[in-house]
Amino acid sequence: MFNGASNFSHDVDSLFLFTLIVSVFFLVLITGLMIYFVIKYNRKRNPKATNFHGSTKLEITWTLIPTILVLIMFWWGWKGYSKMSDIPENAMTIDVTAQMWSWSFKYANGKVSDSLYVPVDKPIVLNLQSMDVVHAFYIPAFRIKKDVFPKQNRVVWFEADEIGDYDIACAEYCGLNHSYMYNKIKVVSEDDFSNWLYGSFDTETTK
Ligand SMILES: [Cu+2]
Repeated sequence: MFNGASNFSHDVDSLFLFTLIVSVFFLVLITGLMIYFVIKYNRKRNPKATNFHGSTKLEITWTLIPTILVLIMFWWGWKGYSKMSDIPENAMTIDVTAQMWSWSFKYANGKVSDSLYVPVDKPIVLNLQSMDVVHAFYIPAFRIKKDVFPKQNRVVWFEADEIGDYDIACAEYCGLNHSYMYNKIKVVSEDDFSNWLYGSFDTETTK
């Protein structure tokens, strides 16, 4: 966790951490209370059953607090989702084709590559299309994942924050060699990117 490398990583990780903390807190609280009451009211200590009546104060509390917590999660998630759906106008477009069992990336100038090269700190929008079955385009370090369908255009965008190589995977089981759909995304400087993009029009086969 917290090794994300895109403009979405921080939002996704903080929400994940918040949800995890809330879940662990309630897991410990509820389990602890359960054990406490099982011991306190067991037959040996409490031979005659105790009768409880409702407590309005308690019921309001345990309705209100979880409601507020899930609304915070919803609001936070919605904010992140909106950001992910809001594609900047100056984004660079790359066409992505998924097929059993590989990815290919086509740039505006016609260059096709097996690895995805992108310049750092620049919004990139990917047009995702599948030639055959359902795949899912996934870059774990960027916290982005999008299903890719045949005969349907899907888009996903991101901005890479740090130069480096990151994994691309298919996150939807798409047949026998699904696990072969591992590629690299290479985040490089603006200059290196132009050199690579205009350096040669040959099909890249480096992985
Ligand atoms: Cu696949």
